Amino acid sequence: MISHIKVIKCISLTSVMLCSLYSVSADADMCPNTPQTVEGIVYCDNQFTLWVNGEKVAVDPVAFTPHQAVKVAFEWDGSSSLTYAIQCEDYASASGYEYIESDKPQLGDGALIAVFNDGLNKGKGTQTSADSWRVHTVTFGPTDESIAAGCSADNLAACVIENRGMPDGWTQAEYDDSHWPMATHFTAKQAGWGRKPTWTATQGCCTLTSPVDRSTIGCDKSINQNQCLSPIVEFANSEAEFIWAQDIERDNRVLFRYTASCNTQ
Ligand SMILES: [Ca+2]
Repeated sequence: MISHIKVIKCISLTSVMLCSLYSVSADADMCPNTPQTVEGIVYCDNQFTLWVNGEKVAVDPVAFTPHQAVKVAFEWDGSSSLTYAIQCEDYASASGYEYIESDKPQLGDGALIAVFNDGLNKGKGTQTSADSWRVHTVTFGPTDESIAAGCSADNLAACVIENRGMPDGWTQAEYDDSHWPMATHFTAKQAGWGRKPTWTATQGCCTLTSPVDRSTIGCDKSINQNQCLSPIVEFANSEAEFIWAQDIERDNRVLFRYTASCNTQ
């Protein structure tokens, strides 16, 4: 149920008092003001690291395939703003291509989709990745210039990657990301769900493959079930959007930031 609270604000201009009356939604993002555990699900094609307010919360244990989602959790005091900072990296060799020792090298595409149940998304229970998140590309390539000079799947030696560097302090809440562009939204069809993971208690996470030659590596027993979830199952009916920097193929190591705040009025 949505209810509204009438708010009166007044400003004094010499002897004249100006007042305005407006409404705020009572189901806006109110702080719970009590410590709690925030849980989330993060899927990055291919590998992510998550920080919240500068603290490292999770590292994706699968660097390439299968394309798995990871359940994450962190403690929140229930009143501070939450700055989510995620590095997501699509696998790429020094040329920008994957499968470079196969007969078909290709440019992989990246994607990030995430939810966190912080309750700070317009009164909804979950925070969802969206094109309102900020994005910064660290590595990009192959560059236009190297493609013009002959870089292709058949001529990887001509390919050049641009590295713009990691901004100092970018995971911290106080980092000013206002100059970062907004993320670009992609459809599930554009981004893709990739190779489906499977997990069993005996084998762990399956099936890992090589980004160099597509060969099967096997399973990883050290990976637990919550780190090897099926993203298409976890994000079924979710409002979370696939996001990335503008170029889903050539933007490669990409940083994302979003700050969720309580309504303190
Ligand atoms: Ca992964």
